[in-house]
Amino acid sequence: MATTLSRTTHLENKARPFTVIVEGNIGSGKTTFLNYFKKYEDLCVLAEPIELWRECSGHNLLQYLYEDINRWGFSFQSYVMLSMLKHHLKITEHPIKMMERSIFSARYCFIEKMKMDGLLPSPSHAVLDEWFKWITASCNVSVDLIVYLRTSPEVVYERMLQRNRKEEKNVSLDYLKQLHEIHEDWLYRRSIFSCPAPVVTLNANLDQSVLKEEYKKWEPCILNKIQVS
Ligand code: D5M
Repeated sequence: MATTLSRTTHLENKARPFTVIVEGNIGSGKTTFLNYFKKYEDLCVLAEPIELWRECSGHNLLQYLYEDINRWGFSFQSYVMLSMLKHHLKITEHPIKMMERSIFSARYCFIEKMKMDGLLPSPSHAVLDEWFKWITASCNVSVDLIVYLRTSPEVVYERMLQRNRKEEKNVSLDYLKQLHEIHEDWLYRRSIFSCPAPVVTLNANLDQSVLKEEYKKWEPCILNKIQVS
């Protein structure tokens, strides 16, 4: 059964939709989370544009990235930023927009990690950073809520092996551990960068059946019925 929120109010005010970004490590269950919320009519759900990354004028940038990160890292991240920007700016009549990842996690987690690992030359990093700073200062990419699907690297490693995405066959547990730490620094310990919105943290290690209870618990915040400070 679909639940209706205040669509007319949103349209009358012509306001930016209440924007929720769903963040977490590879395999943390973002897609399952998004699928759960699709039943709400007043929600516009934007999945991560991975198909665009796999098919950029005939080029599978995701595959190139994992095959040769030094060579393709900059192209990949440029395209991620563009595709994420399009999602942030996408106009919708729905009062709530839910996005899988964001321009913020691209910059703060993935681009930052590539820089830390010496996989992104300093000039390439500088160009991406200039784009990011210009976009966040000049475009309305504001976010109202961050849902952090917090997992342990071992759990997501198993899930990643099970889903068996061909581009990810060489992704190591070590890489997932490092990506986990950078998400933790940003969203949990809050020791790097700033959070663009309040964060709700879910234990996404839990089994699917139990996890639904977690989703339900946080539903009022996610559907903008209760404010999170
Ligand atoms: O899977 C999405 C896939 O895309 C996963 O292999 C990580 C990768 N990804 C997503 N965004 C980035 C950026 N910005 N840099 C490098 N790799 C990225 P998922 O299950 O949605 O996490």
